[in-house]
Amino acid sequence: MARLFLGLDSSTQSLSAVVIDLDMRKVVHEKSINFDQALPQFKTRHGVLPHRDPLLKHSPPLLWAAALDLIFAQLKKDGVALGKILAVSGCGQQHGSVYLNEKAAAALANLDPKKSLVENLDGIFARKTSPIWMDSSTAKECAEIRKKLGGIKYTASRTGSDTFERFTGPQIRKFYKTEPNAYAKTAGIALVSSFMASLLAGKIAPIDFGDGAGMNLMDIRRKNWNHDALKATAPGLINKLPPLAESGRVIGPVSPYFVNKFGLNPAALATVWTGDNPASALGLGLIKPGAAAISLGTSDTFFATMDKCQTDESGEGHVFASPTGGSLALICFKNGSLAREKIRALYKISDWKKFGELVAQTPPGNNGGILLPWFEPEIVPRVHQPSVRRFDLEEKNVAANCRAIFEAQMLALRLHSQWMQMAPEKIFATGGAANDPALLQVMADVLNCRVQRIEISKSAALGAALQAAHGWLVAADKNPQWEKLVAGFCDPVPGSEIRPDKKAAKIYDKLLEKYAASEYSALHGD
Ligand code: XUL
Repeated sequence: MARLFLGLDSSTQSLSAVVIDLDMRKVVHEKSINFDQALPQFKTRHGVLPHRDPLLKHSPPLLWAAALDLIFAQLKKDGVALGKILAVSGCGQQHGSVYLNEKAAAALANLDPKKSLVENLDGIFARKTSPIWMDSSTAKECAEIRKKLGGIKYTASRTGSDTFERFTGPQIRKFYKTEPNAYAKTAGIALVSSFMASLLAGKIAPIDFGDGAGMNLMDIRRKNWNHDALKATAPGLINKLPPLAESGRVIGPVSPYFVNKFGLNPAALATVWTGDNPASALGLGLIKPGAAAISLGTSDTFFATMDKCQTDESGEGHVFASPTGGSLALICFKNGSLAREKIRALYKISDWKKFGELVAQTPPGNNGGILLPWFEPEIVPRVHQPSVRRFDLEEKNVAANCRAIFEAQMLALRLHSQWMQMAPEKIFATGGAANDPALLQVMADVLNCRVQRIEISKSAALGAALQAAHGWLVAADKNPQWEKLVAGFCDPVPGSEIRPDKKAAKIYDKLLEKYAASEYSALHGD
């Protein structure tokens, strides 16, 4: 009998499902539900409730529950053999929090298949809406918690990150300060990931170490709740948080709700979910410590698995726990393809092929030209006022500016990841711009590392499906090895490997110093 596993990804705008066949080593089904289109009654835009305060970004948790019903109905309609699924896992957009009252546990334990999940969950919330990762309304609470924890360095070394507006702890503190009665009535706080896992398991699910690390509440090394951080956040918080657990650990059989309604096997297992970034790292095949991936998306994200847990004293980067054990470092640069697109528009370059050709026409190191690419406010380094600066680079030189933008992005990535103290053997590149060999050559040369392209359409949901398989194998005492488990699922594109050019790499070693000095002078005055 086929061994099928289901991975779900509850992201900001959609819920996605990936079903894998472990023996055939392939994805057998994929599906996505777009929240705005499929569930217009929740009145979200891009999955978020419109609000006049641009800093406030909330979503209704019932939307995510409704999407869960809908995706199972859709999988059933598509003819997926739901009865053959052995375990379900998932991941959620990180940091978002769901506030449950004292009725939640009983409602979860008694989900009635004759009703929808939305009807079943009526009256279980202590707060109607959930602040999500796009919210930036908690600057004050971040400062308060950071101060109580002894500053940036100490906050980052204890919880894995400095306090960030979107992180759950500052969000909880704001809720406690602004709605103390509702906070007092909150019996349990879940993350998006643990809320969704709770629905599947029919009981309050643990928060996993990967997503728990995005709260400013978990001790990143000991992997337990950090009492100083809890105290700095809100009173009585320990009684409202579920236990922490490894990602993918079996919680129990799936709730009979899903068996009776959609035909899941009563023996199918519900497992602990994780955050979308840890799941995505898994789906991209970052298994062993020292593996790294760069996702060239709207923003550029650098993921790296670390054996030893290093934290960023400057407070720019994050450390989450990796679902495969060890730590996962993550740095997000806001000016990713956003900035590349700005350059393309500025110089009226017809398409990305032409952009790549222009980069290839210019020499590595760009004759010392540097461009600081902060078209939008940047998070790494922290730049509040957008500013684009050129050093020894003529604004009129189109080709040099095309090279300069990507060189700057890769130099910034190298500079701001030094705290990780790791030298990856190979980097997987993914996302739109990874299709361009000229850009990948710059990446390989600046980082002095082999680069391979990887194309996985739903890496987070795939990672979640692999996590479900791992959890099921652990529960069956099969002692699974991650490397064997992922083999065949996350292979890079054959023939896409690019090796660094030794001469170019030397040029970039020198240019890095100039880049760092340019950044310093732009940020702190000449
Ligand atoms: C990570 C973060 C985002 C969300 C997106 O810190 O805030 O990547 O996880 O879903």
